[in-house]
Amino acid sequence: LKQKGCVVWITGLSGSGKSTLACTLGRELHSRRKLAYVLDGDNLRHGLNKDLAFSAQDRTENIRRVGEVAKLFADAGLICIASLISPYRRDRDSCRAMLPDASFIEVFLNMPLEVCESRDPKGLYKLARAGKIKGFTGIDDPYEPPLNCEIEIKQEEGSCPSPSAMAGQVVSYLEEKGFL
Ligand code: GGZ
Repeated sequence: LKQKGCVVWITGLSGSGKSTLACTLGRELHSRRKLAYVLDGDNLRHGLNKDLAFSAQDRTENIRRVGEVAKLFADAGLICIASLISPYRRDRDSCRAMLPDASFIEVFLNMPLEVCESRDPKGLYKLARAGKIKGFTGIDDPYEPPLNCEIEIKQEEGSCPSPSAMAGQVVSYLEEKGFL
């Protein structure tokens, strides 16, 4: 019997914790003996999408390709976890439109820019502020927050949720909707 596939699409700024959430969620699902696979924007840019940069057009193509791959995984019955900045609402909505109703689950990792920038794990915000990277999301390139996402993860009383708390929020939703 095939498991019911879906796409968990995690959107948010660089440094908001998308990859951490994706990886924690993937491990949690595996421990529940569910087939899950992570498509991470930054990783895919070394392979499938290595011809793409960060212009609006290239980001759109990046999201489109990952959406198509995610759809294949969901078709095969997997829970596909995609973590990309995916800054444009229209691009995320196109991915949603590729999938059967209710099987595209948009997760907005809503962390303030100041928090993301203070983490700056790769020093990219610093370079962007110095003008050494142009068109960096949140600094001199847009991020359009979702208007109707299925799940929003944000700070509670000024503190960021732990990776397992974030993953727990998604797991509860998947249970509620019958994907687990
Ligand atoms: C945003 C950039 C940029 C620019 C390099 N803007 O935090 P990271 O480093 O590890 O992840 C970011 C990654 C973004 O790739 P995505 O495929 O998720 O982006 S999108 O959905 O917008 O296509 C960041 C790094 O690449 N990076 N330059 N200018 N992020």
